[in-house]
Amino acid sequence: MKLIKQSLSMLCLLALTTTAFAQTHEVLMKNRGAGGPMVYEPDYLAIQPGDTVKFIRKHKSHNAASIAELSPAGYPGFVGKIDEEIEVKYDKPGFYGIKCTPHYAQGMVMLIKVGDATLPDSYRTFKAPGIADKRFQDIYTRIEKQ
Ligand SMILES: [Cu+2]
Repeated sequence: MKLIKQSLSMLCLLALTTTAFAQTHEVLMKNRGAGGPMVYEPDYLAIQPGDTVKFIRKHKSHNAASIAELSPAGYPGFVGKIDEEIEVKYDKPGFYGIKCTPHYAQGMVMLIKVGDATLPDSYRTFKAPGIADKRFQDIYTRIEKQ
């Protein structure tokens, strides 16, 4: 009986520590922000494996979707519905590009770094449509300096 009690309290402690370390990060979907029109704020996040990113609808007509070319190999990806405040959990280290489907070419993109990862060269050479390419290149330059 004593052993069961001890095991139970160990389990509770384990559960507490896990939830204490896993965080939820909020990203706003906006028509306009500090970075110009059609933005996610922030446009870059460095998170830990097990963390969740929640996309908040600050303005209407936006979504969040993964970008196949800017995802680790084997990543199944996701597509949020328009105006959906989707929550995405990230378990595998790597870099994940995010786009707003209707405003991709208008540069509504962001980048998420999960855990320890090095930006693959293929991300740099990938040409995203319209303004998205410049915004990604700007993010790469910014994170290189960190
Ligand atoms: Cu949008």
